Amino acid sequence: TDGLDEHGLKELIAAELDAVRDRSLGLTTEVLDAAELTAQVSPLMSPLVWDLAHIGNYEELWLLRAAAGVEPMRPEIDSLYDAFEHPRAERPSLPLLPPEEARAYVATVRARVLDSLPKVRLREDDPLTAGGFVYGMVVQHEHQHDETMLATHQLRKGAPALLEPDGPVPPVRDPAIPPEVLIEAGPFEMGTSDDPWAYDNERSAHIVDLPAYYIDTTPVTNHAYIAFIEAGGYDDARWWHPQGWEWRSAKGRRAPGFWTREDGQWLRRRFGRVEPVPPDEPVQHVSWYEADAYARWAGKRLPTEAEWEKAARWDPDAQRSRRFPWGDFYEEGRANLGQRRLRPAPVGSFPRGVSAYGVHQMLGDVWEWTSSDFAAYPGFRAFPYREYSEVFFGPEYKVLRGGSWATHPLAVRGTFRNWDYPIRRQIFTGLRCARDATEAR
Ligand code: AVJ
Ligand code: FE
Repeated sequence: TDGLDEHGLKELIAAELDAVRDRSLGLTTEVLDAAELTAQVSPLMSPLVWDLAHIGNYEELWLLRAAAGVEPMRPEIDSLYDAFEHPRAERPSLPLLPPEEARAYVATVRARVLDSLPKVRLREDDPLTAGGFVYGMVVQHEHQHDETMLATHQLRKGAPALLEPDGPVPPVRDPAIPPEVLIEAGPFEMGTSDDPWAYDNERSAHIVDLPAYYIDTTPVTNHAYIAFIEAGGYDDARWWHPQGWEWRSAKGRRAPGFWTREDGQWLRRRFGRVEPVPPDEPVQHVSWYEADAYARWAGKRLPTEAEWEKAARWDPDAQRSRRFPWGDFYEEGRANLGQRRLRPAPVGSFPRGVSAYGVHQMLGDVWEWTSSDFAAYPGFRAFPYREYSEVFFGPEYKVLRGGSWATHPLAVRGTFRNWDYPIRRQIFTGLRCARDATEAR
């Protein structure tokens, strides 16, 4: 959005609204029939038709009612699509709009938004419209649900409904990556005060002073994770957080989500197809407890959120933080983002995406668990609503960073913070390790 005038900004907003809707329809009404769209594949997820109408309802609330001052279209459905009134497990039993109606509703909302857009003034003195914030929030929201819907697709049983699109970036492996780098002690700038589409929880920019530490240059691979499994890592309580050990025991967990073992080989189910686990890809579908146990077994630990962000964003020569690991602007070919390929890329595939410290794949591929609880930055102010972030602050959620292959580039950046329960692994999560620099090795 940098350097755009109001007209240019509105053109960008309209184009991004269009692009994200193509994806949402490509994940729902274009690939599945009504029965599949209304079914619940797991109590962890909504029926896909809920996500679709919720996307439209959120857009109606923020872009029609709040930004354009338009009267509610269907106030009677608001409560059905309020994520706080109805937890996911309840959603299939609600009188939801059937697929065709949901599709018509979201299309009508969208047509009215595009109609009102030329008339809305993007006032710089109103934080809701400054820099097009509320439009950016709605575009990001739809992208976030597209990633969630992809997790639902991954959990689906039955014939595959998604074909793998061709990746535009043929993986180039860099053979000479050192396993970890030293991040020297010192302050860096965490968070942002001037990114126009950043969420409240990413604000404000503040200085954090860290002791020296080492961080892995790549996410942990399937190959490395298999070594943990084969060394008996799942059967040794020493590596596990007490609650993690309980989770592993109660649920019988012995491998990442969607993995099976046949004839001495690890296989994984990916969008309805079974394939050998690729050794060089980052491991995904691990819970925080598994990530934490792996790191301890490896003699390391998970990075804190601040350690992750310094390694991803801080440029020690320029003494400033970048928006993305490689610089301030998104560029194709520097990260595996945006559902271009429906899988993580082998480690080392994006040498042009390294951070100033030479750390690879901080953005894209897999969300990375950190050791940090989701908490407010100093001076936090909830905006524009408490239920985006504030109500989730606290020790029950762990922070994830960096986005996955399923995250759109507009919905992630070096400051972006995601969070989830430590038992969750249906999302596209992996890890990288860190360790104190004072430790002898
Ligand atoms: C930021 C991914 C945790 O999916 O629960 C979607 C994003 N907020 N609708 C979620 C969100 C409202 C949120 N996460
Ligand atoms: Fe939502």
